[in-house]
Formats: sequence, C-alpha cells, structure tokens
Amino acid sequence: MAKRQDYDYLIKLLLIGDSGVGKSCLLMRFAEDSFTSSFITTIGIDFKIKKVLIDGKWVKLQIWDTAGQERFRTITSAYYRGAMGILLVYDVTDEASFTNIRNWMKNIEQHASDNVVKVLVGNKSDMDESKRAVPYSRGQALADEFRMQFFETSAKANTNVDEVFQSVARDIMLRLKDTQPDAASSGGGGGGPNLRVGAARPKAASSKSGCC
Ligand SMILES: Nc1nc2c(ncn2[C@@H]2O[C@H](COP(=O)(O)OP(=O)(O)OP(=O)(O)O)[C@@H](O)[C@H]2O)c(=O)[nH]1
Ligand SMILES: [Mg+2]
Repeated sequence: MAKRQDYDYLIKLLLIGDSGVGKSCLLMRFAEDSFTSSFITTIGIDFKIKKVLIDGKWVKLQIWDTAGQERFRTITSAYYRGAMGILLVYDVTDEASFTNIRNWMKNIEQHASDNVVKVLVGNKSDMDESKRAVPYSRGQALADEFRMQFFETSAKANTNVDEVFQSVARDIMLRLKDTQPDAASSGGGGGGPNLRVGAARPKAASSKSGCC
C-alpha cells in the first residue's frame, strides 16, 4: 500500500543573491538552527527540507540554495523555473549586493515563472550600525517598487529568519487556494492534498546535503 502523505502542501523555494550575503547561513539557521562564521562558498546548488505548521496545515518546504558566484550562473538559473517562491538576499553592509538586486530581478524575469512569489531580504542586521551601507528605508523602497515583502534578518542572531520563510510560504498557500480552492480546502493536519504546482525537480539535482 502506498505510504500516506504526511504534509498538506509541498512548496519549493529558491535563495538567490550575491556571494557572501548569507544565503546558506539563513538556510542553516532556518533548517538546523545553527550558524557558523566561517565562509564556505556554495558550489553550484544545494537544498534542505523542513516541515512546518502554518495556519493549521503541514507545509513541506524544499529550499534550494544557489551559489552567488557568477561562474555557476548557468547551473543555478536552471532552477528558477520550478520555484514557487524566491528569496532575494543582500547584505545590509554591502552596497554592491543591494545594487545587484536589480540584476537578480532581471534573472527572475528571464528564468522564473510569472506568478512566482518574491521577497526581499536584507541580511546581517546584527552588524554594528557603523558598518551599515544600506538603510532600512532603501530596502523597503526597493521592495515596494517591485511589490514584494521586505525583511531585514540576521542568520547570526536569529532575527526574522522563521518570519521570512513563513511569510513567503503563507503567500504561496494563499495563491494556491485561489487557483485550486477545492484542493486547498480539503485535508487535515496529517495528510491533505499535495499541491505540487510548478515544483518539478530539474535534472542533475543534488542530494539533500551535498552539492553538485
Ligand atoms: N554578522 C553576520 N554574518 C553573517 C550573517 N549571515 C552570514 N554571515 C557570514 O557571511 C559569510 C557568508 O555567508 P554564506 O551564507 O556562506 O554566504 P552565501 O550567500 O551562501 O555565499 P555563496 O554561497 O558564495 O553564494 C559567512 O562568513 C557568514 O558567517 C549574519 O546574519 N550576520
Ligand atoms: Mg552559500
């Protein structure tokens, strides 16, 4: 007999942004509640899975962590298409990483689905104010311009990390309910419908904890 599904929604998210902004640290903090200050740059792509309870529904989040380095761009852009939500991450102490968000937006326009949910994330909010290069107001203004939610986070201090992932997942759940009202209204906490919209896994995907 087939195994009963243990979640109501399967949601695929993607982390993008310049190298060093803290994408992998945000994912480590969210999925494993850990942080390291040593920088181990991501090679290609990696992913982690975490199951969370949102508004009484079990949501399985499959979160893809891309390499920010330019040389991996061809590999990583292949993963945009299946993403239901994209976290655009910059470092609040690094002006260039913020300026580059517009380029990351262009990549999304080229490679992602039209209805993908986006959220802007200014990471490293724990850093001393003297090191800050991008004020909160500029982050908020950019997010408003592109009509996305905005959060400042700290993977190090564990500030707003759960909130970002929960917010984007909740927005996606609402969109799924709008497009598939029958499916979303059925199913309890233990085993409802698997709303696997646009979540196809590209070829050459990595293992859960490895990289390509
Ligand atoms: N102070 C502070 N440092 C952070 C934070 N998040 C990440 N870092 C540091 O920033 C460096 C880069 O973090 P990563 O998560 O590896 O960066 P990345 O965006 O995944 O980089 P790539 O994999 O190369 O694209 C590491 O030295 C981290 O310890 C944070 O919230 N606060
Ligand atoms: Mg990384």
